[in-house]
Amino acid sequence: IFTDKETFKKVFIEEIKNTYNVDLKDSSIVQRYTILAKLLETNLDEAYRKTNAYIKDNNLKKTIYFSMEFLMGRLITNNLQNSGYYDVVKKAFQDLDIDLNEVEQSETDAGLGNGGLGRLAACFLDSAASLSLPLFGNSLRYQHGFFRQEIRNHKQVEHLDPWLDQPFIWETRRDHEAIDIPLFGYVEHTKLINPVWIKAVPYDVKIVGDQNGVVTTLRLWSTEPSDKQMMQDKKYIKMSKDISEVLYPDDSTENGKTLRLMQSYVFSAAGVKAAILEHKTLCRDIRKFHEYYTFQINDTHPTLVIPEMMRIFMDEEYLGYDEAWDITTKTCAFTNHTILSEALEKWNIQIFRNLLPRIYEIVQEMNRRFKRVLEEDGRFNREQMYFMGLIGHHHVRMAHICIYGSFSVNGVAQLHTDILKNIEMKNFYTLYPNKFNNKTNGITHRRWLIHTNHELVQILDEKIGTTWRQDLTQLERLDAFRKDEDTKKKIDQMKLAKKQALADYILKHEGVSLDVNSIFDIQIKRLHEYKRQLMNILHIIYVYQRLKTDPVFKKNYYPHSFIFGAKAAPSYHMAKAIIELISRSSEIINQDSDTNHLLKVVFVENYNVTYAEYLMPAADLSEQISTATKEASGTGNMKFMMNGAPTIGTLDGANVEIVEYAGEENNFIFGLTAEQVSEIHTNNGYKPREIFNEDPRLQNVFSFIRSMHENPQHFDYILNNLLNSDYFLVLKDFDAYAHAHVIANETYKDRSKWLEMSIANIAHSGFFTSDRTIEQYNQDIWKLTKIKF
Ligand code: DL6
Repeated sequence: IFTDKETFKKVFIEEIKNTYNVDLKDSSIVQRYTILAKLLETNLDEAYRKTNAYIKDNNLKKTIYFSMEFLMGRLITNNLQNSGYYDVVKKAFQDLDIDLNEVEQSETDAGLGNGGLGRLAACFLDSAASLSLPLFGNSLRYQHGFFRQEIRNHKQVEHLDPWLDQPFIWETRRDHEAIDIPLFGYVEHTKLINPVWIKAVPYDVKIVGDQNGVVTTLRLWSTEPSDKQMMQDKKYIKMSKDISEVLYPDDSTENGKTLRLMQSYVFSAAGVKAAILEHKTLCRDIRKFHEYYTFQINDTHPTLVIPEMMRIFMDEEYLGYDEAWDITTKTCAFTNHTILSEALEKWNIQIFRNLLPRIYEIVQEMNRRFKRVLEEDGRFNREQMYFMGLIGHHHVRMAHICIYGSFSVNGVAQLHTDILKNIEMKNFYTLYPNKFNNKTNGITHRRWLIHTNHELVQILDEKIGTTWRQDLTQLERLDAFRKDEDTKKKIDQMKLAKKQALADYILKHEGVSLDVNSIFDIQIKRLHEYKRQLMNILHIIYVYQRLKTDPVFKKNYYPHSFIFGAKAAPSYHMAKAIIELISRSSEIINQDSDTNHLLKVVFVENYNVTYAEYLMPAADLSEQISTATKEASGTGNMKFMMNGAPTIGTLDGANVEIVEYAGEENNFIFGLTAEQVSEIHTNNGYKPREIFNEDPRLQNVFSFIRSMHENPQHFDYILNNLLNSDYFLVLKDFDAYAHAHVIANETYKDRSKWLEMSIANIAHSGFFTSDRTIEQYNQDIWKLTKIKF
């Protein structure tokens, strides 16, 4: 439709007129956004067609990335930049007196994910397309993504995410590729009798590679009543729509659990079926399926891909079990994202068998054969074999199915993989040492540096040339400029500009004004006890009290703005209580005119990808303070690093590698190591109350918290937990954390030194691009051939 500025202007004006019957000058921002997005989307059609034709004509193998979450955020900027049309549109809009930035901002975030796992999947799509790899996403098209958070009276209130209130321009519904999925029913001689049929309809979202002409697909399945279903009563119609209604529906009831399992099955089964249909349409031998597809199972939510493949191969393609198993295990690869036992999915047998009777039979058979493997191996005792089972304790254990049914099992940072191998999945590692491998996470530098930090891009271009965009390891060349005054000055100016942009955004959205000359100390991530936002706020309260009572401390204290952003799972009471604690204390602290020129705290409402795009480049200090061993990797840590913020953090997850690259001297590392944490947890002798009794700082902080609310016991849920259990070792690490802050405070005063640290972090962040991660997945696991036009 357009390639240059003048044609774009012409079609844009025409389309506004034809669609809305208004002249450009009278059109609204949303109308302008809609037309821009539609024009761009259509402009991508040819590249999309060419990509698919190339893959087909050259018989290329594909990876299907099965993930319950894809946290895409806005696509407009990404698509404009990657397609190479950003400048054309920007200049055209300048001529037409339209602010492109304002238009971009009217797109709603596609929030089909809740945190790191979903955002990682989105980064992977961008990297794979940009590296010309035929990788395709597969997930559900939730009518409502992750909830919209409101902080009302200091408490989190959840609202349905309204992302589809605005038409989602980037998707195309493909009715003719809909797939009917059977649920419930009963089995007679492997046949499912009397199932309930659900129709899964694919919506394809274009994923634009970085100026390489490649456009791949994220396929999102939406569920509807099926024409195959005879009885179309109200209950059935509701159920069929409910499946893709909301991301992570409440699973506190049996119905809720069944709904979640339905979601897992539907998107897995639809993705598997679509691939097998494609394979057969192309007249390929079903026995060679694994030569054309790898299914990457992102965490355990898509586990059912494995028994579903077995079902189709055996029941529909009439292969024997062994042959079906051989193909399945050569196709599937599994990524583990957590060692938190409560996050390792398991499903009650009753629920599982009732919803998926044939799949359950297959899992039982898999389990029987797996037990035989263990017995024949001879290295495991009865108890070990029981705990390794695919079924046990009345539950189906999804992670075990994944490990057994995949040819590759990877962790997401070196430390995490080592813990999987040596502790959490030790017996599986003993059994299958060659399956286990590490793929340290990464982030797409196109979104998290090029799109969000134009100021830094300019500095990099000026100092090290422009080729770093294609090979981020070249950022290392910036290291030579660590002591260069001009570079330092420019990095300083960049930070100030990004802090100003964030401060403006926060003022507009939260009504809190921040001093841009203060240290912006930021912790943004899901709210979880292991991430220890609680330790952060306890320390802030301690600082506040000290500012009020210790003039020397006050004199030495560099002004700080502590910024939090976090959503708590709706049923996670402790996490919600911590949000309330942060919010209430920030109100008291911000109102205190004695100290508020030195200390401010802000909890930003509804933290999401768009908010992150303001927060990441503006940080002076990145808070990565999880209890060592608990954060599998983290990816926010990488975004901060790439934008020049040193980390104050523990040696956990990918922090370990960040420090290896950027140098411990350029970060503020503190606290218990993974070994120490494991020892404390094994010995079971930790007594947090003893630490509390000996530390007046903690006693004062607790008294303050008790005085914050008219009911002194209001926060006892948190405080008693700290005193009596403190599983995540907040009190144990408090002193080390406070000390690390003292050092950071002192270091910041030497601005020149701080800027050198900042440059070191940027210069060594190249390893953390998801381009590197994806190349590694491809070399070791997928072995895809690149698309070359
Ligand atoms: O691998 C992406 C991301 C990691 O960076 C985080 O450390 C990890 O917590 C997260 N895992 C999950 C899975 N469930 N839990 N908990 O979100 O994955």
